[in-house]
Amino acid sequence: MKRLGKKFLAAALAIVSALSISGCSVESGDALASLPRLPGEYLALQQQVDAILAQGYIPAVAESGQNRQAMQQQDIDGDGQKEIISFYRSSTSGEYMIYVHKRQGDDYVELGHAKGYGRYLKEVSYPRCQNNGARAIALSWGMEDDSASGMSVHTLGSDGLNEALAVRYSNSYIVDVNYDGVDEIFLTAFDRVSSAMVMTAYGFRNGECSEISQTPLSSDVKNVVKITKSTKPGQWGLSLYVDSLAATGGYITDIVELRSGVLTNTTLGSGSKRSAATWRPVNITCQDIDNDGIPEVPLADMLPGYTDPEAADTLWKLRWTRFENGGANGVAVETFHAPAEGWYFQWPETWGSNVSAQRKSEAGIIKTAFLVPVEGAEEGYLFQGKDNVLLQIWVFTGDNRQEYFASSGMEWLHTSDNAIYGYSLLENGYPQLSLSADQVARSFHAITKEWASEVFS
Ligand SMILES: [Ca+2]
Ligand SMILES: [Ca+2]
Repeated sequence: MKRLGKKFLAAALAIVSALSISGCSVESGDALASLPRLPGEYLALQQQVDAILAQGYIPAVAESGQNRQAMQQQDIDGDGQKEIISFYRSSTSGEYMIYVHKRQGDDYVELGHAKGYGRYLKEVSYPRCQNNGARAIALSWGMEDDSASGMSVHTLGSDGLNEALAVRYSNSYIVDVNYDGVDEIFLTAFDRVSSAMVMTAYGFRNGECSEISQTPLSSDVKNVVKITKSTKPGQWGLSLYVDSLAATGGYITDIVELRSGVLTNTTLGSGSKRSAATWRPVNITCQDIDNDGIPEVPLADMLPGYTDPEAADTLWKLRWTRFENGGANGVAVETFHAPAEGWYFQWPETWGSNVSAQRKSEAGIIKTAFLVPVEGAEEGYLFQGKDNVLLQIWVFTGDNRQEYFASSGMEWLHTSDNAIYGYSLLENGYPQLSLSADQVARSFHAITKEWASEVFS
Protein backbone atom coordinates (compact mmCIF):
# COMPACT_ATOMS: atom_id res chain seq x y z
CA MET A 1 0.00 0.00 0.00
CA LYS A 2 2.81 2.36 0.90
CA ARG A 3 4.45 2.55 -2.49
CA LEU A 4 1.22 3.56 -4.13
CA GLY A 5 0.14 6.06 -1.51
CA LYS A 6 0.64 9.22 -3.54
CA LYS A 7 -0.69 7.80 -6.75
CA PHE A 8 -3.67 6.49 -4.90
CA LEU A 9 -4.54 9.85 -3.59
CA ALA A 10 -4.05 11.49 -6.96
CA ALA A 11 -6.21 8.88 -8.63
CA ALA A 12 -8.84 9.13 -5.99
CA LEU A 13 -8.97 12.89 -6.30
CA ALA A 14 -9.00 12.74 -10.08
CA ILE A 15 -11.77 10.25 -10.24
CA VAL A 16 -13.85 11.93 -7.58
CA SER A 17 -13.47 15.38 -9.09
CA ALA A 18 -14.20 14.04 -12.54
CA LEU A 19 -17.31 12.34 -11.35
CA SER A 20 -18.53 15.05 -9.00
CA ILE A 21 -18.75 17.81 -11.51
CA SER A 22 -21.87 17.73 -13.55
CA GLY A 23 -21.32 18.32 -17.21
CA CYS A 24 -18.29 20.60 -16.97
CA SER A 25 -15.38 19.48 -19.09
CA VAL A 26 -12.47 18.02 -17.23
CA GLU A 27 -8.91 19.34 -17.72
CA SER A 28 -7.78 18.58 -21.21
CA GLY A 29 -4.90 16.16 -21.64
CA ASP A 30 -6.22 13.93 -18.93
CA ALA A 31 -7.76 10.69 -20.08
CA LEU A 32 -10.63 11.41 -17.78
CA ALA A 33 -11.53 14.21 -20.14
CA SER A 34 -12.83 11.60 -22.51
CA LEU A 35 -15.43 10.45 -20.03
CA PRO A 36 -19.04 11.04 -21.04
CA ARG A 37 -20.09 14.65 -20.67
CA LEU A 38 -23.83 14.48 -20.27
CA PRO A 39 -24.95 15.08 -16.70
CA GLY A 40 -27.32 12.15 -16.83
CA GLU A 41 -24.56 9.76 -17.89
CA TYR A 42 -22.21 11.08 -15.24
CA LEU A 43 -24.82 10.49 -12.63
CA ALA A 44 -25.48 6.97 -13.78
CA LEU A 45 -21.79 6.10 -13.81
CA GLN A 46 -21.22 7.85 -10.51
CA GLN A 47 -23.92 5.74 -8.90
CA GLN A 48 -22.14 2.61 -10.07
CA VAL A 49 -18.79 3.88 -8.83
CA ASP A 50 -20.27 5.00 -5.51
CA ALA A 51 -21.64 1.51 -4.95
CA ILE A 52 -18.15 0.03 -5.50
CA LEU A 53 -16.46 2.60 -3.26
CA ALA A 54 -19.07 1.91 -0.57
CA GLN A 55 -17.77 -1.67 -0.39
CA GLY A 56 -14.44 -0.34 0.86
CA TYR A 57 -12.63 0.17 -2.45
CA ILE A 58 -10.58 3.13 -3.59
CA PRO A 59 -9.60 3.95 -7.18
CA ALA A 60 -6.31 2.38 -8.31
CA VAL A 61 -3.83 3.14 -11.10
CA ALA A 62 -1.21 1.05 -12.88
CA GLU A 63 2.45 1.71 -12.11
CA SER A 64 3.57 2.15 -15.72
CA GLY A 65 2.59 1.88 -19.34
CA GLN A 66 0.26 3.92 -21.46
CA ASN A 67 -2.95 2.92 -19.69
CA ARG A 68 -2.44 4.01 -16.12
CA GLN A 69 -5.65 5.85 -15.25
CA ALA A 70 -8.14 4.55 -12.71
CA MET A 71 -10.81 4.77 -15.42
CA GLN A 72 -10.21 3.85 -19.03
CA GLN A 73 -12.26 3.38 -22.19
CA GLN A 74 -11.98 0.47 -24.62
CA ASP A 75 -14.34 -1.54 -26.80
CA ILE A 76 -14.50 -4.76 -24.81
CA ASP A 77 -17.50 -6.39 -26.49
CA GLY A 78 -16.67 -5.43 -30.08
CA ASP A 79 -19.83 -3.45 -30.85
CA GLY A 80 -17.89 -0.32 -31.81
CA GLN A 81 -18.83 1.55 -28.64
CA LYS A 82 -16.33 1.93 -25.84
CA GLU A 83 -16.94 0.52 -22.41
CA ILE A 84 -15.63 1.99 -19.14
CA ILE A 85 -13.01 -0.11 -17.39
CA SER A 86 -12.30 0.99 -13.82
CA PHE A 87 -9.70 -0.16 -11.34
CA TYR A 88 -9.99 -0.34 -7.57
CA ARG A 89 -8.17 -1.62 -4.57
CA SER A 90 -9.60 -2.72 -1.25
CA SER A 91 -8.65 -0.17 1.40
CA THR A 92 -8.28 -3.00 3.91
CA SER A 93 -6.87 -6.07 2.11
CA GLY A 94 -5.20 -4.28 -0.83
CA GLU A 95 -6.91 -6.68 -3.24
CA TYR A 96 -7.60 -5.30 -6.70
CA MET A 97 -10.96 -5.28 -8.49
CA ILE A 98 -11.56 -4.48 -12.15
CA TYR A 99 -15.01 -3.50 -13.41
CA VAL A 100 -16.40 -3.12 -16.92
CA HIS A 101 -19.45 -0.92 -17.37
CA LYS A 102 -21.39 -0.42 -20.58
CA ARG A 103 -23.54 2.53 -21.47
CA GLN A 104 -27.11 1.62 -22.22
CA GLY A 105 -29.18 4.67 -23.12
CA ASP A 106 -28.69 7.10 -20.24
CA ASP A 107 -27.69 4.33 -17.90
CA TYR A 108 -24.56 2.30 -17.14
CA VAL A 109 -24.75 -1.41 -16.47
CA GLU A 110 -22.03 -3.68 -15.23
CA LEU A 111 -20.82 -6.19 -17.84
CA GLY A 112 -18.51 -7.95 -15.42
CA HIS A 113 -15.77 -7.68 -12.87
CA ALA A 114 -12.60 -9.55 -11.98
CA LYS A 115 -10.29 -9.86 -9.03
CA GLY A 116 -6.61 -8.98 -9.12
CA TYR A 117 -3.95 -11.63 -9.49
CA GLY A 118 -0.78 -10.12 -8.00
CA ARG A 119 0.51 -7.80 -5.31
CA TYR A 120 0.42 -4.62 -7.39
CA LEU A 121 -0.74 -3.64 -10.86
CA LYS A 122 2.22 -2.92 -13.15
CA GLU A 123 0.64 -2.35 -16.53
CA VAL A 124 -2.66 -2.59 -18.38
CA SER A 125 -3.00 -3.49 -22.06
CA TYR A 126 -5.89 -4.32 -24.34
CA PRO A 127 -4.99 -7.00 -26.89
CA ARG A 128 -7.43 -7.50 -29.74
CA CYS A 129 -9.07 -10.83 -28.92
CA GLN A 130 -11.52 -11.05 -31.85
CA ASN A 131 -11.27 -9.64 -35.32
CA ASN A 132 -14.43 -7.57 -34.76
CA GLY A 133 -12.41 -5.13 -32.65
CA ALA A 134 -13.24 -6.61 -29.24
CA ARG A 135 -10.40 -6.31 -26.77
CA ALA A 136 -9.33 -8.40 -23.83
CA ILE A 137 -7.95 -6.87 -20.64
CA ALA A 138 -4.35 -8.00 -20.05
CA LEU A 139 -3.02 -7.11 -16.63
CA SER A 140 0.64 -7.29 -15.71
CA TRP A 141 1.22 -7.86 -12.00
CA GLY A 142 4.06 -7.53 -9.57
CA MET A 143 4.14 -10.72 -7.52
CA GLU A 144 5.00 -11.42 -3.89
CA ASP A 145 8.57 -12.51 -4.52
CA ASP A 146 9.51 -10.06 -7.31
CA SER A 147 11.40 -12.83 -9.15
CA ALA A 148 8.82 -12.88 -11.92
CA SER A 149 5.76 -10.97 -13.01
CA GLY A 150 2.27 -12.33 -13.41
CA MET A 151 -0.15 -11.80 -16.23
CA SER A 152 -3.88 -12.25 -16.06
CA VAL A 153 -5.98 -11.92 -19.19
CA HIS A 154 -9.70 -11.32 -19.00
CA THR A 155 -12.21 -11.67 -21.80
CA LEU A 156 -15.89 -10.87 -21.86
CA GLY A 157 -18.23 -13.86 -21.88
CA SER A 158 -22.00 -14.18 -21.68
CA ASP A 159 -21.87 -14.20 -17.89
CA GLY A 160 -19.25 -11.55 -17.23
CA LEU A 161 -15.47 -11.39 -17.32
CA ASN A 162 -13.61 -14.69 -17.70
CA GLU A 163 -10.07 -15.20 -16.54
CA ALA A 164 -8.74 -16.52 -19.84
CA LEU A 165 -5.13 -16.79 -18.68
CA ALA A 166 -3.19 -16.44 -15.44
CA VAL A 167 0.50 -17.19 -15.68
CA ARG A 168 3.96 -16.22 -14.43
CA TYR A 169 6.43 -14.67 -16.85
CA SER A 170 9.50 -12.47 -17.02
CA ASN A 171 9.05 -10.47 -20.26
CA SER A 172 6.06 -9.99 -22.47
CA TYR A 173 5.22 -8.74 -25.91
CA ILE A 174 1.80 -8.36 -27.50
CA VAL A 175 1.48 -8.08 -31.27
CA ASP A 176 -0.53 -9.53 -34.16
CA VAL A 177 2.37 -11.36 -35.81
CA ASN A 178 0.30 -13.21 -38.41
CA TYR A 179 -1.94 -10.33 -39.51
CA ASP A 180 -5.26 -12.04 -38.76
CA GLY A 181 -6.64 -9.10 -36.79
CA VAL A 182 -6.16 -10.86 -33.45
CA ASP A 183 -3.18 -10.22 -31.17
CA GLU A 184 -0.84 -12.92 -29.94
CA ILE A 185 0.74 -12.68 -26.48
CA PHE A 186 4.40 -13.73 -26.17
CA LEU A 187 5.77 -14.43 -22.71
CA THR A 188 9.26 -15.46 -21.70
CA ALA A 189 9.81 -17.46 -18.53
CA PHE A 190 12.35 -19.72 -16.89
CA ASP A 191 11.52 -23.37 -17.53
CA ARG A 192 12.54 -25.60 -14.63
CA VAL A 193 12.45 -28.76 -16.69
CA SER A 194 15.00 -27.60 -19.27
CA SER A 195 16.72 -25.15 -16.87
CA ALA A 196 16.54 -22.50 -19.58
CA MET A 197 14.45 -19.58 -20.68
CA VAL A 198 11.58 -20.35 -23.02
CA MET A 199 9.21 -18.20 -25.01
CA THR A 200 5.55 -19.16 -25.22
CA ALA A 201 2.97 -17.79 -27.66
CA TYR A 202 -0.65 -17.53 -26.53
CA GLY A 203 -3.59 -16.93 -28.84
CA PHE A 204 -7.26 -16.05 -28.51
CA ARG A 205 -10.00 -18.39 -29.65
CA ASN A 206 -13.65 -18.48 -28.58
CA GLY A 207 -13.00 -16.30 -25.56
CA GLU A 208 -10.14 -18.53 -24.43
CA CYS A 209 -6.52 -17.47 -24.35
CA SER A 210 -4.41 -20.59 -24.63
CA GLU A 211 -0.91 -21.70 -25.49
CA ILE A 212 -0.19 -21.92 -29.20
CA SER A 213 3.40 -23.06 -29.10
CA GLN A 214 6.66 -22.77 -27.17
CA THR A 215 10.32 -22.54 -28.11
CA PRO A 216 13.56 -22.45 -26.09
CA LEU A 217 15.68 -19.33 -26.06
CA SER A 218 19.48 -19.62 -26.05
CA SER A 219 20.62 -21.77 -23.14
CA ASP A 220 22.93 -19.05 -21.78
CA VAL A 221 20.25 -16.36 -21.59
CA LYS A 222 20.46 -14.78 -18.16
CA ASN A 223 17.61 -12.36 -18.62
CA VAL A 224 15.73 -10.90 -21.55
CA VAL A 225 16.55 -7.22 -22.03
CA LYS A 226 14.36 -6.15 -24.90
CA ILE A 227 12.07 -7.52 -27.57
CA THR A 228 11.91 -5.77 -30.94
CA LYS A 229 9.64 -6.73 -33.83
CA SER A 230 10.12 -6.42 -37.53
CA THR A 231 7.58 -4.06 -39.06
CA LYS A 232 7.62 -5.58 -42.54
CA PRO A 233 6.12 -9.07 -42.70
CA GLY A 234 8.15 -11.89 -44.18
CA GLN A 235 7.01 -15.33 -45.30
CA TRP A 236 5.94 -16.15 -41.73
CA GLY A 237 4.57 -12.78 -40.69
CA LEU A 238 6.50 -10.61 -38.27
CA SER A 239 9.68 -11.77 -36.50
CA LEU A 240 10.55 -11.04 -32.87
CA TYR A 241 14.14 -10.16 -31.99
CA VAL A 242 14.70 -11.20 -28.38
CA ASP A 243 17.81 -9.51 -26.95
CA SER A 244 19.17 -11.03 -23.76
CA LEU A 245 22.07 -10.61 -21.43
CA ALA A 246 24.18 -13.77 -21.77
CA ALA A 247 25.37 -15.59 -18.66
CA THR A 248 29.01 -14.99 -19.65
CA GLY A 249 28.39 -11.32 -20.50
CA GLY A 250 27.49 -9.56 -23.72
CA TYR A 251 24.18 -9.76 -25.54
CA ILE A 252 22.69 -12.60 -27.55
CA THR A 253 19.64 -12.43 -29.84
CA ASP A 254 17.08 -15.14 -30.53
CA ILE A 255 15.04 -14.41 -33.64
CA VAL A 256 11.65 -16.04 -33.22
CA GLU A 257 8.87 -16.57 -35.77
CA LEU A 258 5.44 -18.10 -35.54
CA ARG A 259 5.57 -20.46 -38.51
CA SER A 260 2.13 -21.94 -39.25
CA GLY A 261 1.33 -22.08 -35.56
CA VAL A 262 4.76 -23.38 -34.52
CA LEU A 263 6.92 -20.95 -32.56
CA THR A 264 10.38 -21.31 -34.07
CA ASN A 265 13.69 -19.99 -32.79
CA THR A 266 15.24 -19.43 -36.22
CA THR A 267 18.76 -18.63 -34.96
CA LEU A 268 19.15 -21.84 -32.97
CA GLY A 269 20.94 -24.08 -35.43
CA SER A 270 19.82 -27.69 -35.44
CA GLY A 271 21.26 -29.39 -32.38
CA SER A 272 22.63 -26.09 -31.09
CA LYS A 273 21.57 -24.70 -27.76
CA ARG A 274 22.41 -21.07 -28.37
CA SER A 275 22.09 -18.51 -31.15
CA ALA A 276 25.86 -18.24 -31.28
CA ALA A 277 25.99 -16.22 -34.52
CA THR A 278 24.24 -13.28 -32.84
CA TRP A 279 26.38 -13.02 -29.69
CA ARG A 280 28.46 -9.89 -29.22
CA PRO A 281 30.53 -8.63 -26.30
CA VAL A 282 28.75 -5.25 -26.19
CA ASN A 283 25.47 -4.47 -24.49
CA ILE A 284 23.63 -3.08 -27.48
CA THR A 285 20.20 -4.25 -28.58
CA CYS A 286 18.92 -4.91 -32.08
CA GLN A 287 17.50 -2.02 -34.03
CA ASP A 288 16.22 -1.39 -37.53
CA ILE A 289 19.22 0.81 -38.21
CA ASP A 290 18.46 1.35 -41.91
CA ASN A 291 14.66 1.66 -41.55
CA ASP A 292 13.86 -1.15 -43.98
CA GLY A 293 11.36 -2.78 -41.61
CA ILE A 294 13.72 -5.53 -40.45
CA PRO A 295 15.90 -5.12 -37.32
CA GLU A 296 19.65 -5.72 -37.61
CA VAL A 297 21.91 -7.42 -35.04
CA PRO A 298 24.88 -5.24 -33.91
CA LEU A 299 27.79 -7.65 -34.14
CA ALA A 300 30.95 -6.03 -32.78
CA ASP A 301 34.63 -5.89 -33.79
CA MET A 302 37.30 -4.42 -31.54
CA LEU A 303 38.83 -1.32 -33.09
CA PRO A 304 42.54 -1.49 -34.00
CA GLY A 305 44.81 -1.01 -31.01
CA TYR A 306 42.51 -2.61 -28.45
CA THR A 307 43.25 -6.10 -27.23
CA ASP A 308 41.09 -6.78 -24.17
CA PRO A 309 37.44 -7.48 -24.97
CA GLU A 310 36.62 -7.35 -21.26
CA ALA A 311 38.12 -3.91 -20.62
CA ALA A 312 35.60 -1.16 -20.04
CA ASP A 313 37.47 1.38 -22.19
CA THR A 314 37.78 -0.91 -25.21
CA LEU A 315 36.05 0.66 -28.21
CA TRP A 316 34.16 -1.22 -30.88
CA LYS A 317 32.89 -0.91 -34.40
CA LEU A 318 29.41 -2.34 -34.87
CA ARG A 319 28.48 -4.40 -37.93
CA TRP A 320 24.68 -4.13 -38.15
CA THR A 321 24.05 -7.55 -39.59
CA ARG A 322 20.90 -8.71 -41.37
CA PHE A 323 19.65 -12.17 -40.45
CA GLU A 324 17.44 -14.23 -42.67
CA ASN A 325 16.15 -17.72 -41.89
CA GLY A 326 18.44 -17.76 -38.87
CA GLY A 327 21.66 -16.96 -40.73
CA ALA A 328 23.68 -13.79 -41.25
CA ASN A 329 22.93 -12.23 -44.61
CA GLY A 330 24.98 -9.11 -45.16
CA VAL A 331 25.72 -5.93 -43.29
CA ALA A 332 23.36 -2.95 -43.51
CA VAL A 333 25.73 -0.40 -42.06
CA GLU A 334 28.71 -0.08 -39.73
CA THR A 335 28.72 2.37 -36.84
CA PHE A 336 30.61 3.65 -33.85
CA HIS A 337 28.11 3.73 -31.01
CA ALA A 338 28.21 5.80 -27.81
CA PRO A 339 24.80 4.95 -26.37
CA ALA A 340 25.53 6.39 -22.92
CA GLU A 341 26.28 9.75 -24.55
CA GLY A 342 23.29 9.49 -26.89
CA TRP A 343 24.98 9.43 -30.28
CA TYR A 344 26.40 7.21 -32.97
CA PHE A 345 28.44 7.76 -36.08
CA GLN A 346 28.03 5.87 -39.30
CA TRP A 347 31.45 4.42 -40.08
CA PRO A 348 32.67 5.80 -43.45
CA GLU A 349 33.34 3.02 -45.97
CA THR A 350 36.70 4.62 -46.78
CA TRP A 351 37.80 4.15 -43.18
CA GLY A 352 37.38 0.37 -43.27
CA SER A 353 39.68 -1.13 -40.65
CA ASN A 354 42.34 1.58 -40.98
CA VAL A 355 40.82 3.92 -38.41
CA SER A 356 40.45 3.55 -34.66
CA ALA A 357 38.98 5.71 -31.93
CA GLN A 358 39.93 6.92 -28.50
CA ARG A 359 37.78 8.42 -25.78
CA LYS A 360 38.65 10.76 -22.95
CA SER A 361 36.46 12.52 -20.44
CA GLU A 362 37.60 15.91 -19.15
CA ALA A 363 35.60 18.28 -16.95
CA GLY A 364 32.19 17.31 -18.29
CA ILE A 365 33.36 17.09 -21.90
CA ILE A 366 33.50 13.61 -23.40
CA LYS A 367 35.99 13.68 -26.25
CA THR A 368 36.10 11.02 -28.94
CA ALA A 369 38.91 11.17 -31.49
CA PHE A 370 38.91 9.12 -34.69
CA LEU A 371 42.48 8.56 -35.73
CA VAL A 372 44.84 6.52 -37.85
CA PRO A 373 46.91 4.36 -35.52
CA VAL A 374 50.64 4.81 -35.88
CA GLU A 375 52.55 1.54 -36.07
CA GLY A 376 55.53 1.62 -33.71
CA ALA A 377 54.86 5.11 -32.33
CA GLU A 378 56.81 5.67 -29.14
CA GLU A 379 53.84 7.25 -27.39
CA GLY A 380 51.66 4.24 -28.16
CA TYR A 381 49.66 2.83 -31.03
CA LEU A 382 46.66 5.12 -30.41
CA PHE A 383 48.75 8.25 -29.87
CA GLN A 384 47.01 11.44 -31.03
CA GLY A 385 49.81 13.09 -33.00
CA LYS A 386 49.99 16.17 -35.22
CA ASP A 387 48.69 14.61 -38.42
CA ASN A 388 46.89 11.35 -37.62
CA VAL A 389 43.61 12.61 -36.06
CA LEU A 390 40.81 12.78 -38.64
CA LEU A 391 37.80 13.84 -36.60
CA GLN A 392 36.92 14.79 -33.05
CA ILE A 393 33.42 14.60 -31.62
CA TRP A 394 32.95 16.29 -28.28
CA VAL A 395 29.90 16.01 -26.05
CA PHE A 396 29.46 18.99 -23.71
CA THR A 397 27.46 18.28 -20.56
CA GLY A 398 26.74 20.07 -17.29
CA ASP A 399 25.39 23.52 -16.48
CA ASN A 400 28.14 25.42 -18.28
CA ARG A 401 27.97 23.39 -21.48
CA GLN A 402 26.95 26.35 -23.65
CA GLU A 403 29.99 28.37 -22.50
CA TYR A 404 32.35 25.47 -22.88
CA PHE A 405 31.02 24.74 -26.35
CA ALA A 406 31.25 28.39 -27.42
CA SER A 407 34.86 28.68 -26.32
CA SER A 408 35.92 25.29 -27.68
CA GLY A 409 36.08 26.28 -31.33
CA MET A 410 34.13 23.13 -32.26
CA GLU A 411 31.51 23.14 -35.01
CA TRP A 412 27.94 22.53 -33.87
CA LEU A 413 26.31 19.14 -34.56
CA HIS A 414 23.34 18.69 -32.29
CA THR A 415 21.71 19.90 -29.09
CA SER A 416 19.74 17.60 -26.81
CA ASP A 417 18.00 18.21 -23.49
CA ASN A 418 21.22 17.78 -21.53
CA ALA A 419 24.13 17.94 -23.96
CA ILE A 420 25.63 19.84 -26.88
CA TYR A 421 27.44 17.87 -29.58
CA GLY A 422 30.27 19.45 -31.55
CA TYR A 423 32.95 18.29 -33.99
CA SER A 424 36.13 19.38 -35.61
CA LEU A 425 37.87 18.09 -38.72
CA LEU A 426 41.62 18.24 -38.26
CA GLU A 427 44.41 18.76 -40.73
CA ASN A 428 45.92 15.36 -41.32
CA GLY A 429 48.21 13.41 -43.57
CA TYR A 430 45.50 11.06 -44.91
CA PRO A 431 43.54 12.83 -47.66
CA GLN A 432 41.89 9.57 -48.75
CA LEU A 433 40.43 9.14 -45.24
CA SER A 434 39.40 12.76 -44.69
CA LEU A 435 35.73 13.69 -44.41
CA SER A 436 33.86 16.80 -45.47
CA ALA A 437 31.63 18.78 -43.09
CA ASP A 438 28.64 17.44 -45.02
CA GLN A 439 29.74 13.85 -44.50
CA VAL A 440 30.11 14.42 -40.77
CA ALA A 441 26.65 15.95 -40.50
CA ARG A 442 25.13 13.09 -42.46
CA SER A 443 26.95 10.37 -40.53
CA PHE A 444 26.24 11.71 -37.04
CA HIS A 445 23.02 10.53 -35.41
CA ALA A 446 21.53 11.41 -32.07
CA ILE A 447 20.01 8.47 -30.20
CA THR A 448 16.64 9.47 -28.89
CA LYS A 449 15.51 7.39 -25.97
CA GLU A 450 12.39 5.64 -27.17
CA TRP A 451 9.59 5.35 -24.69
CA ALA A 452 8.29 1.82 -24.82
CA SER A 453 5.65 -0.08 -23.00
CA GLU A 454 6.92 -3.17 -21.29
CA VAL A 455 4.07 -5.17 -22.70
CA PHE A 456 2.57 -3.75 -25.86
CA SER A 457 4.40 -3.28 -29.10
CA1 LIG B 1 -2.78 -12.83 -34.93
CA1 LIG C 1 16.73 -2.91 -41.12
